[in-house]
Amino acid sequence: MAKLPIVLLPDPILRETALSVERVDDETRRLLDDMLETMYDAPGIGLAGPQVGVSRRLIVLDPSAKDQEPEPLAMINPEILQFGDERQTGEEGCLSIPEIFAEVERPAWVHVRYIDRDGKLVERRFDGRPAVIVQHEVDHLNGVLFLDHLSKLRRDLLIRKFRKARRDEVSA
Ligand code: K1U
Ligand code: ZN
Repeated sequence: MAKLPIVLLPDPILRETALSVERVDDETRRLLDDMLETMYDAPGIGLAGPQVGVSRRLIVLDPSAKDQEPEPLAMINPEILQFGDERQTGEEGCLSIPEIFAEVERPAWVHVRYIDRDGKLVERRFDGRPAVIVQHEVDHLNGVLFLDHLSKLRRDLLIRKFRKARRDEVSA
């Protein structure tokens, strides 16, 4: 397994629509393993292909709570089939926009279809925080960032804050 470099805003790959994965083979599984290693090392609770420079529809996540056994999940070509009507608000961050956090409102549950690492078609419902992670990662496959769910005013403010932090980091 290998740790991969994480792409940061404003890399244009983060704004692309990722392509479907055609074949689930050893190369795909190796990439998913590397993404999981990269996610746990960051540390993070999710990661999408474009964030490691691969514009393909692959995501990994671990929706387990702090006191639970880890539950690494890898999804190939995930599709959100249904969004719940109810909404929830929670704090989000992004490994591609480090140190920036915001409260985001999203549907409280999602019904997802994906292909697992063994090539099996799976359908599963996620509720609460796990549903937020799945939506955040699927957004990445469509070139959408969590900041896009905020007002323009708030988004621009947080982007300026991120740019300034990066500038200060470089000049330190
Ligand atoms: O996709 C990403 O950028 C990863 C992101 C996923 C995510 C976070 C919050 C809400 C939805 C999706 C992260 O993992 S940011 C880091 C983070 O949230 C975290 C890190 C360590 C422990 C707990 C959380
Ligand atoms: Zn993210």
